[in-house]
Amino acid sequence: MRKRNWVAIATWRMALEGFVQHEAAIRDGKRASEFIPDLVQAVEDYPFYKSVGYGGLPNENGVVQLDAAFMDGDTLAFGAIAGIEDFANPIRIAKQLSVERYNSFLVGEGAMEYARNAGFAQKPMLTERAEKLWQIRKRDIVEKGLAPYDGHDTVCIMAQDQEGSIVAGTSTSGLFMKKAGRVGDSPISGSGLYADSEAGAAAATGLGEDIMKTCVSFQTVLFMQAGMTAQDAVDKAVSQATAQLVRHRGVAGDISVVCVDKDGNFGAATNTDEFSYVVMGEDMRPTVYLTDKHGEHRLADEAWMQAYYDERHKKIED
Ligand code: SD4
Repeated sequence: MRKRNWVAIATWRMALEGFVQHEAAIRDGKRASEFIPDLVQAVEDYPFYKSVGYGGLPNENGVVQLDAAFMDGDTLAFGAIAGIEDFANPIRIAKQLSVERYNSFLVGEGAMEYARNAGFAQKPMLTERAEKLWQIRKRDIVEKGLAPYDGHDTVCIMAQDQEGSIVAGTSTSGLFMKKAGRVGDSPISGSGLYADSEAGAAAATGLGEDIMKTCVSFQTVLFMQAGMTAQDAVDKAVSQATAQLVRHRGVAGDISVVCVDKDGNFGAATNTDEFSYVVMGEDMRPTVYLTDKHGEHRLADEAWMQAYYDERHKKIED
């Protein structure tokens, strides 16, 4: 069978290390259903990324609760977990659940029981650094009246592989200082992600409560299914969702979306001032781009890359 061009795209600069690490295997023809969990796991394992996996920021009780989902666009298989604690790689659990005919989305205790029985690796996910940030934020909420919620860094990764299969995955610790048990958009089909190999895939990062109100990932895929290219579809879906929220509620939270279409094009859009994304493909080494709410796209230059690195690794002063 003729191999086709392939493409992979992810939300945020933080996906870069995994792209670089797994690039050779992907070029070699590894299937997307196999390499999407690899790429997401690389972010989950990296301790300096504060909103995914190990080192993720905790909820208001100081507990790291994780959400993740996996969708295979060939079969529409969808698996997700929400509110799990102390499992190293939520994306792997979501992937395994996606093959279940029933019970493919589990939360809290039940999800953890499933993961324990299935032998998934357990690991204390709260790092010293994340705990320090939590203590500082708790203090600032009281002393400076700071809002508890911020952070906008869910990892969403999708690809069309050399056989034409389109697969997507998400993983997040959700909003910093969220209520115990709060679930965001990331594990919700059509909100945090959606994939259909006949049309394309899309996934979102931002304020989950608003993403769930607009099902922006599904809308992006519907636009691609109707014949729009990836970039046109995502531009329209993000601006439509933002306008809908403003019309109904007067305000729209942060929404950033990446997508691929069935012809191997990629797209990214945001309603924020800056959103970074990583792309690689048949003709492109892993590359970081930036976009903004005006729809400009540019390469992240070295100064930007350095500032990003420094910010993530800086010493935490309390
Ligand atoms: C959530 N969408 O739980 C996630 C948070 C997020 O980047 O994207 N952070 O609402």
